[in-house]
Amino acid sequence: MSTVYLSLGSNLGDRAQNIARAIQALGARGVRVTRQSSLYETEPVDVRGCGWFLNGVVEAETEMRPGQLMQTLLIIERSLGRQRRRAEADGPKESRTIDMDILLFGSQVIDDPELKIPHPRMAERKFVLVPFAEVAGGAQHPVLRKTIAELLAATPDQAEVRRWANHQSGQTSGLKT
Ligand code: PH2
Ligand code: MG
Ligand code: MG
Repeated sequence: MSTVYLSLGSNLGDRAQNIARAIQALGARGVRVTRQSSLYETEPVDVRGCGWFLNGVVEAETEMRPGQLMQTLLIIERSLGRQRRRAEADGPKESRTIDMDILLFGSQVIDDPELKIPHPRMAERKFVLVPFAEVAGGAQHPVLRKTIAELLAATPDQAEVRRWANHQSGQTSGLKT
């Protein structure tokens, strides 16, 4: 059994619902979510012309191996309507209903062309580090040998990350016409 940390992001459609569905789908596919951060509304980083994201991080336990977990994330992304080969709906290329990335997989370090763990850009991204620090500020980055809280304190990323007031999601979403 491995403890893993996953990042979730959405900037298309009902963003909170997309993330909630992704978390449900993890459980249904053998990835047991044990902790869940708040959601944050975040300024797009490294991409232009797309809407702001909602981002969060979950801690989970799984018997899968890293490659299997990655395949499972891709299957869930597709099941929630993510299309990788063209812009989704009529939005810009970087818009996505859901993106799920493996941040840490226990203390494993993997550097394959198709799978890199820890996530190569996590230490430069406040939209990852802020929710990650909320669920596991003490978790160790196995390459940088710093905790998530230390990485957050040291990151130069200036992009906006705001805690999201989620009164418009969840229970009330059924009331929308
Ligand atoms: N994901 C990206 C690129 N840029 N910016 C924000 N704020 N949130 C994301 O999840 C994100 C991004 C590539 O996966
Ligand atoms: Mg990503
Ligand atoms: Mg991804």
